[in-house]
Amino acid sequence: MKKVITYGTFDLLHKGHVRLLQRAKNIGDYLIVALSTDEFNTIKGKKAYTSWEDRKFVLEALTCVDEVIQENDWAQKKTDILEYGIDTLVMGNDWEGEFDELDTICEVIYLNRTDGISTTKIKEELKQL
Ligand code: C2G
Repeated sequence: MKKVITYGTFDLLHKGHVRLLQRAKNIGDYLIVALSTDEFNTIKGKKAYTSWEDRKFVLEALTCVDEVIQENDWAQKKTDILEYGIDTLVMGNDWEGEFDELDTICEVIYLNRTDGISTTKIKEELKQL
């Protein structure tokens, strides 16, 4: 079984997130999403609209997502990859090159972001309504 992992906040889940997750799943057989906790989002300088529990609930409803774990800090990726027996780390290409050092322990793939959509854009446009 080829295991894939990806990391993110996935707030206000939208087409860009889902396309990333679907493509990540199609790279292997089992997709783990390491979902940024509310506390880690603070470290990331992000404030998610929906709680970790609710973001987890939404992600778990996707057929392409097999497991959701916590992302609590930047440094956990190496231990996650080893602990969960990950074959491939997938991220959107806004992270291009950021995780290349992990290619000694797993394949690292950056997928094109989906243009024209982001949680920030959604929030900003909702304010204009
Ligand atoms: N994404 C995408 N297309 C978009 C928006 C997002 O492909 N239009 C991808 C991002 O590239 C990322 C994933 O969806 O791979 C999740 O995006 P965010 O929730 O914004 O996650 P981010 O804040 O980038 O957190 O340790 C890594 C971080 O936790 C990643």
